[in-house]
Amino acid sequence: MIVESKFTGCFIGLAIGDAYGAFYEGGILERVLWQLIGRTSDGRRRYTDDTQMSVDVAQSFLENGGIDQDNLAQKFASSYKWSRGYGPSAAKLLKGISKGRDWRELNRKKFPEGSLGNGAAMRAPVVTLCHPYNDTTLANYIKESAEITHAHPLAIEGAYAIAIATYMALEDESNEIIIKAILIKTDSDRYRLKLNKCMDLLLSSGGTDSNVIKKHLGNGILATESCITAIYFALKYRDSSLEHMLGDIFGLAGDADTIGAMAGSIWGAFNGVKSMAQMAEDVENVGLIESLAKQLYNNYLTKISA
Ligand code: AR6
Ligand code: MG
Repeated sequence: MIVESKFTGCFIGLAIGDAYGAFYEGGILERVLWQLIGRTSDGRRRYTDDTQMSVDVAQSFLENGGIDQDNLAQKFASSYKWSRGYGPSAAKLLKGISKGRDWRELNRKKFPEGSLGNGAAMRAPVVTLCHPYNDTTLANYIKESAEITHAHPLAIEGAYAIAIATYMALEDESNEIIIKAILIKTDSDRYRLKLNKCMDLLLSSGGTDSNVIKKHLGNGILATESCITAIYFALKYRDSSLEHMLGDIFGLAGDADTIGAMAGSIWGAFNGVKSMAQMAEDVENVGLIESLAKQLYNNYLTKISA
């Protein structure tokens, strides 16, 4: 049985990676803007779309007892605020839903195959907390929650890779077993090559140059440029501190908050909430996040005892 601390650690780890990473994301303009708006009136670090959409997933799941795509689309749209730093096509799509349009008309409007951004993968850890089993229900939940905003097959595949890593971290599996489990479910060569490289990097002793990580795994906003990077960091630093891991992720620049969020949640699924208590205190609404994680845990307990 998975312990509650791993659920709370996973969700709060996501919020910490996001809220601390937001100060490092993007170019100079984004960083200056976040210096101005990145704190709440009581001085806590604000989180961005990564955490907000994960909160939306948890609330919609708890209210509906499953992934109800129309409800989730409405929830995403009603939570939208420009100041949370949503990706440009995601922002446009959510504003369209708020104006009464159906997400099915909008999710392939800008890109014929759908968005390949990492915006679905960033909420995949919380989808996993809704159903922490590596089976077809989890795969379906990932697809259903992803395609509202990210219909591109590789965006969904990246989200599924993050979900499997999260599930296996909750189960304390070894790095080798985790990478192999993701490889079995991977259809595309793009992820396959990166997963093999990730395994090589994990097996090599000592630190890894950030240029090597950027070159081979990526540090960008596309799912293909960030999901395996986040998995690499979570597996590499699973026995180190969260602070140490995030420091090295933020050193890569690029999409620091989303890579931090995905790695932070997998790290939290391994290690639980205890060792992140101090960092958590500095994040806005951490009480809400903890409460949602506990409700998802109660849902899990009810399911396993049924
Ligand atoms: N082909 C080419 N470029 C693409 C494609 C595609 N199929 N799909 C997306 N892009 P978006 P997100 C590029 O807006 O994934 C936030 O900071 C395109 O330039 O769907 O929800 C989040 O926290 C598009 O504008 O956003 C994440 O860190 C961009 O990818 C990050 O942004 C983002 O796709 C992505 O969030
Ligand atoms: Mg981001």
